[in-house]
Amino acid sequence: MTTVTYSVPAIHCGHCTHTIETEVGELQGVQSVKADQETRKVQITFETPASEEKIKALLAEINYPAEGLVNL
Ligand SMILES: [Cu+2]
Repeated sequence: MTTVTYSVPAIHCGHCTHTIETEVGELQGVQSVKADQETRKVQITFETPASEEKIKALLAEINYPAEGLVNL
C-alpha cells in the first residue's frame, strides 16, 4: 500500500473535492482519497493495479492535474 499527496491547484470548492474523491475512488486499487479544499491537496492511498501514473492521468483527464508530489 502506498500513500501519496499531490498538490492540485485547480481545487476551489467542495464540488471539486467531491468530484476528485468520486472519480479517483473508482479507480481499481485505490483504497482512499481525501481532497482538501483549503490546502488544495489530495491524499491517495492505493495498491496495484493502481499506480501514480494512472492516478495522475485520471486527474489530468478530469481537469484537476496534479502539479506535484508533496513530501510529508
Ligand atoms: Cu469547485
